[in-house]
Amino acid sequence: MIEVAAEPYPFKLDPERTALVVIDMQRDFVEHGGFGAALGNDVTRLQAIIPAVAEIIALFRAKGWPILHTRECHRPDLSDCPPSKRLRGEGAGLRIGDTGAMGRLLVRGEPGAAIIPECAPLDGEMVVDKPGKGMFCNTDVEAMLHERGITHLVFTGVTTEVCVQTSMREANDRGFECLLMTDCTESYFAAYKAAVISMVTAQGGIVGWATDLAALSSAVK
Ligand code: TIU
Repeated sequence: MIEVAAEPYPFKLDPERTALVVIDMQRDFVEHGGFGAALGNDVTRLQAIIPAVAEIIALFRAKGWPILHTRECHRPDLSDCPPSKRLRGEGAGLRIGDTGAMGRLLVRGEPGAAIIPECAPLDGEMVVDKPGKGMFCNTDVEAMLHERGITHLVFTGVTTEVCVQTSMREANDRGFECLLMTDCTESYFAAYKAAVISMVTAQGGIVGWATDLAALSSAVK
């Protein structure tokens, strides 16, 4: 076991059983003209973490440790997008499935649904399209992780309080040991990111641990 300095106490990382999870680093959330922008958000906040996410991906690749990339997106016929999700946001701009500057918003195969080049998966890495906020909902993620013997997950990506937190909570309930990387995740709302970090680590790590890239890098060197 490798001990990583973390909140609320050191995280014991099993180098044989740990995967990096990169949540939804897609053009639709990070770039102008996508789904995140259509909701009225300042996407430049998310762009700030791109170098850190690229760095942790490189670290896991150098170690030969597994990486799971997720994309939030739907089938072109939207059969996996419940009306409650598609129609959410009275008065908002474009909706899921509508055509924007990067193709149809949050639809599989469209330019906006692609992972940004800086974080693009390599052949052999796990890539999962998920129709929900959480990565276990209506996906094969649980089977994929169990098949590889993975018990520990290191969480990165966007946005902290929506898809990252939901996925981390789902993983925690399924028995995975979860570590949130504070400088490799971002929200459109600074206060929500800070709240997630405190709420997951409170009560003795009720949902898991949190640390930063410097602490992880020095521990695994
Ligand atoms: N809106 C928002 O903050 N996030 C999402 O809709 N999806 C993800 O977090 N990926």
